[in-house]
Amino acid sequence: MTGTTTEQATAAASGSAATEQFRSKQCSGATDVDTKRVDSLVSELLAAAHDIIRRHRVTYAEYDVLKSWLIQVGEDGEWPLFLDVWLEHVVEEVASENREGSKGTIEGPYYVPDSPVLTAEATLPRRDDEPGTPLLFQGRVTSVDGTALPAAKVEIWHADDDGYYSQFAPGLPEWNLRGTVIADGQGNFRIRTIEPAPYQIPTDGSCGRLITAAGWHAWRPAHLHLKVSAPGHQPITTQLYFKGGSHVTDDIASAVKSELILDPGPAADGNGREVTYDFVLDKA
Ligand code: MBD
Ligand code: FE
Repeated sequence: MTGTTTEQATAAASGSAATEQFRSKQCSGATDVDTKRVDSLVSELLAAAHDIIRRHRVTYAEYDVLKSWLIQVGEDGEWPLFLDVWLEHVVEEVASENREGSKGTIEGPYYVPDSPVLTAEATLPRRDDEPGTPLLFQGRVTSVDGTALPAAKVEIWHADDDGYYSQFAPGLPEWNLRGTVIADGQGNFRIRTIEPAPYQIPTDGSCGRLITAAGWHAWRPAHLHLKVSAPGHQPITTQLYFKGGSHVTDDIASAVKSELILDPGPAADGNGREVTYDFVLDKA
């Protein structure tokens, strides 16, 4: 550990923060989904479970393990983590089927709206002694027809050099490594930050217990999260990864796409690395 975090990060603390964050983004209740659709979706989900129970001859002992695990996921606040790691990628796949511009991928549980607004030439909020390799992330936002999108909004958030997200781990400044960058008149942005570390699903909570019990690994590759938006265009939620990084080919959250892998070179100023990535937005 190179950071200044003193209090121990726990699954239950990051889980309850993620649960609170999700609640505050005004989720729609079941009443907003058509009755017939709820009927067919839930019926098919249950039928799939019944089929698995029969085919695998699931025992009462196993049923009780499942029951206590499900109860614990809620107590740990880990439903957002569980759903975003193991289901969201398919929802995103369906949602983005007809998109022509840049690829998107899952949002995950750690987005916080209204991060500090920064100009096109930006340095993300960070500690004076922020550990990590400096990274210059620059690019341009255009429409699918090639026109620049002046004043496009580039929201960025990412883990620190220990793999922790501000507001979801103790001891970090509120907006550490989070910002809302407003592109310039030509849609260009230049963001100075540090390279994030790979992210490990908390090992001390229910999701960690599942991973251990199933003999899986708990890792996501290092990634930058982004939401890019501009008037008259569909906003995009995406992530960018780093070529050759650990777990780029076996992300636990299945959220890597080849188009989203960056290959940074040495920075022109000799300080860390730099990379250019352009965003193309579909029209609304
Ligand atoms: C993350 O950082 C993340 O991006 C996802 C999708 C799930 C868990 C942690
Ligand atoms: Fe993440």
